[in-house]
Amino acid sequence: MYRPLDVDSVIQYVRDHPQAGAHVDTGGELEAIEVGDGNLNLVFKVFDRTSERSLLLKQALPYVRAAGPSWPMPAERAGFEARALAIEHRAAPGLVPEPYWFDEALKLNAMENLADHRVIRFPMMEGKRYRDLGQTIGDFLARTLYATSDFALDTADKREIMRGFFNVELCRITEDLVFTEPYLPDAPRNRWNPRIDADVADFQADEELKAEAAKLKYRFMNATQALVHGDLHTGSIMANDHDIRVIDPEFAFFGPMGFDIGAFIGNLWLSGASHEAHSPDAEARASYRRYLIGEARAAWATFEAGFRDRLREVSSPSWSSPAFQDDFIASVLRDTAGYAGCKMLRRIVGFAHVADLDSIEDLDDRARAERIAIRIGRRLVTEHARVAAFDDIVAIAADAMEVRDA
Ligand code: SR1
Ligand code: MG
Repeated sequence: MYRPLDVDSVIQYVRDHPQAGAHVDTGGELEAIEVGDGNLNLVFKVFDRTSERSLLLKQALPYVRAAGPSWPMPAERAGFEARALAIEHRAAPGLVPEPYWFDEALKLNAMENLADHRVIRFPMMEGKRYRDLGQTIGDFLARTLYATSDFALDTADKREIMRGFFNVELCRITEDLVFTEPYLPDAPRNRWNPRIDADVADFQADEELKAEAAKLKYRFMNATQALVHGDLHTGSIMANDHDIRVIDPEFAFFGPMGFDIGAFIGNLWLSGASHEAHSPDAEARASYRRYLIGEARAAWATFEAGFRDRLREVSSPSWSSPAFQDDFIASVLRDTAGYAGCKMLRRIVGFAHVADLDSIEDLDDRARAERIAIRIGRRLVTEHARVAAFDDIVAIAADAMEVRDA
């Protein structure tokens, strides 16, 4: 029967589960810590002190952790994560944690503990550079998005997989928090830095912006192109100096491919904007922003090359037309721009913010960084349908971040 675990009961849980024996000595000296820093779940690391081996157990709570029991959220979301992680692991082995088992009753996923990896958002606030970040994420995207698309799958197979991804409640969160509430002046869950009141009022009155955001929302709800991760921000990526993994696919559903790519790119630009305060030295700031632009370019280039490569072996002759393929990639690029913009704006005005910006203590400093992010986000949303090359996306970000010769 479902019950939320704690650092004591999780140890007993591990001792009682023979599957855990492949990863720790279930009769040995075990120690557990809870490390969940996201908005939704409990996350336990269980260490075997004798062998130094470990595993990670992620348990869904029946409510939004960041809000408490007043915002109920079905714990069934753990099943979406289990199914998505299994598919991602098959399509992109080594780029996600290895899944061990799913406990349906406890809504718990057991998986590889990435022991010396860190969520990259926080080191990036200190200017950390990860080698091959963009290339790795581009590779992950090409592999997972292609493998679950109509280009790789027979129609019956794709529809069978889709049956497991009616992720209603988590899609509703995205529809509300990303596409709807940030554009409403009186949405009760919205919050923002009072120093940007005028900027927020201005964008909430922008009819063109709201119309483009609505188009992107409609596409999010209706374009069942592939199994998307659904929440691919820099808090969903863990890395050490030589290994990068994508975590947390609980928001997975069949949606537009550009939603994932845009989430990653938008979060790179949020990081770049936040360095307005995190890197007071102008040279260091420009240099870090150039690094981010390089990784964004690498992500798109790797995704496009990997996807085009795979398109050589499409499941139906309908998809072999070079003109069709060019048109499809161009549409993913436009979506990437639009979703990057939406994902930026929601982190400044909506319910769930990002540490990159919220960690800037001085509200005036934070406002300067937020205005840069708003400028990028607004242009990406309003201009996304006119984006014809990835350099158009870079130009919008580089202009607002005042990076010359990007
Ligand atoms: C109520 S959940 C808020 C946000 O956290 C997740 O990371 C998603 O981005 C979601 O929108
Ligand atoms: Mg998450």
